[in-house]
Order: sequence, then structure tokens, then C-alpha cells
Amino acid sequence: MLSAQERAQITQVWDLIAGHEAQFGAELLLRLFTVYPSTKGYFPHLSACQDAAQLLSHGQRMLAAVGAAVQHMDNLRAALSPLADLHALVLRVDPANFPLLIQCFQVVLASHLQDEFTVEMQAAWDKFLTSVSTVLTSKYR
Ligand code: ZNH
Repeated sequence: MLSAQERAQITQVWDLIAGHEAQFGAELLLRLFTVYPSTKGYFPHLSACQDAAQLLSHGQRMLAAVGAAVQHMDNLRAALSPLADLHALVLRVDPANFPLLIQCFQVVLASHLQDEFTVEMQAAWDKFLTSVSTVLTSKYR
């Protein structure tokens, strides 16, 4: 489903993020909460004071999961199965929120990587994050 070129572009971008998961993740969450305030409702403990340490800690966990997805691009369904259970059965995050997160993710990448983040990379990441979201929202019933 992902071409060899798309895979290479996804990995290339991930290599620039790896090691900075907490910072990228915190920025992603801050953008998500600011641009789409309705998303804050899912994180009452987090967004009340937008404590930097909590943003970094949840950002770290979220981005680590994205990193794991990059390592398992060919087998997302199996790799993300526990996380899909969590989102669908426990957290019950409305699937409509996933495109909002994808949007913010791309803005975070663009703002950091600037010219290094080519249109082809954006296209590959959009496709990849959409596949991740499809898996994470696949267990709703
Ligand atoms: Zn989520 C959680 C990932 C999307 C909401 N997450 C979580 C975690 C992870 C994740 C890793 C942790 C888990 C544990 O700890 O076990 N997510 C993720 C990813 C994505 C997501 C990868 C995409 C791509 N989420 C999402 C969205 C939302 C969410 C869209 C809404 C808006 N999450 C969430 C919550 C939680 C989580 C609420 C819980 C938190 C706490 O616990 O604190």
C-alpha cells in the first residue's frame, strides 16, 4: 500500500524526529488543544493547566507509538492492536479527532524541518498517519 519511495520518505523524516519524541509530541498536543479546543475534553487532567511536564510526558508516549508504527509499517494492524483496543474500547475517542491530529502533526513537521519537509514527504506522512488512524479507529462497535 505504501510504495518503496513513500517508505523511504517516512523513515527519513522519522530519523530527524527520533530522540526528540517528547518535544515534538508536546508541541503536537499544544497545537491540537489550541487550534481545536474541543480535543481538550479528552485530556481533562492534562489541559487544565497545560502543565509542560505532562505535555512532554504524554507527547513522548504518543510519539513513541508513532515511532513503533514506523518500525512496523508493514504490519500496523498487529503492531497497534493494543492501542486500537485502548482508543476504541476504553478512551472512546471520536474518530473525527484523528484528522485534526494528523493536520497538526504535519504543521509541526513543517515548522521544524522547513525546506527539508518536501511535498512528497508530506504526502507520504499523510498517507502513513491516515493508515495509523484507520487502525486505531478500527475496533469501535
Ligand atoms: Zn491517543 C493515550 C497514541 C490519537 C486521546 N494515545 C494514548 C497513548 C498512546 C497514544 C501511545 C498512551 C497509551 C498508554 O499509556 O498505554 N493516540 C496515539 C496515536 C494517535 C492517537 C499514535 C494518532 C496517530 N489520541 C489520539 C486522538 C485523541 C487521543 C486523536 C483525542 C483527541 N490518547 C488519547 C487519550 C489518552 C491517549 C485521552 C489517555 C491519556 C492518559 O491516559 O493520560
